[in-house]
Amino acid sequence: MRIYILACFLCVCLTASGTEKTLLFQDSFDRDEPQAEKEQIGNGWTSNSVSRAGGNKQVDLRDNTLHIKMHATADHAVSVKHDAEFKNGIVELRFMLEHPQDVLGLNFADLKLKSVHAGHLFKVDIGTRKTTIADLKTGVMDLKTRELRLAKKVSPQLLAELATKRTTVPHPLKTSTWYSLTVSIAGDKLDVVIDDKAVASFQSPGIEHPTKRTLRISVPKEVVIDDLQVFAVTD
Ligand SMILES: [Ca+2]
Repeated sequence: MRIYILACFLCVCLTASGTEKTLLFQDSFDRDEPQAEKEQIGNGWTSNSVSRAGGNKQVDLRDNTLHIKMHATADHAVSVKHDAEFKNGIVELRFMLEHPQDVLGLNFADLKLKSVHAGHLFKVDIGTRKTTIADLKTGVMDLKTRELRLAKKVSPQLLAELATKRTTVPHPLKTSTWYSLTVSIAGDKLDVVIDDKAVASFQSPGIEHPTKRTLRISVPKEVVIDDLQVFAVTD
């Protein structure tokens, strides 16, 4: 009995494959801001609304969910971030795209990694028509590659190599509909499951980076999320 209680407290459980799944962080967003007009997400979340949107509110706790909407004055997608460090892990959440152009981005970052721009390791973008997985660490966010791209000096060879760093899978989603999402990272492989359906899978060296330290939810337009959980998975 004591062991059972301890296991529940640590939120550790065994998966079907015999690995250990440990809850690192969760948020159900069942709260309101202390001051409704201000962006006060709480529970350790931060955003780029001050640096990129002139301090305008872009993230709103509403109806026990988290509404994220890029402000008209912002010069960059909204980035809502929380630390949760793992090597292999799982991110689960529910999301809703209310408009055909909306995209939910999950960006995995290690801000201590200085060989890439802004800690970018890899990302998953989910839109109403397609899902994309991209290795950014050994792809477009590698500093040398980024410099060449900004200078428009990308060689045909590099361009061909960069094309191998991402995959895009057509996968239509309905607007104004809640979906469950599971993103699993194991070694150099990332799997995307939406409503229990395997949607996309990708293998690339950047995914195997040993320390995914920060989850950044990237929203270039508007997204609603709820019930987010981040797990570490260990053998
Ligand atoms: Ca909720």
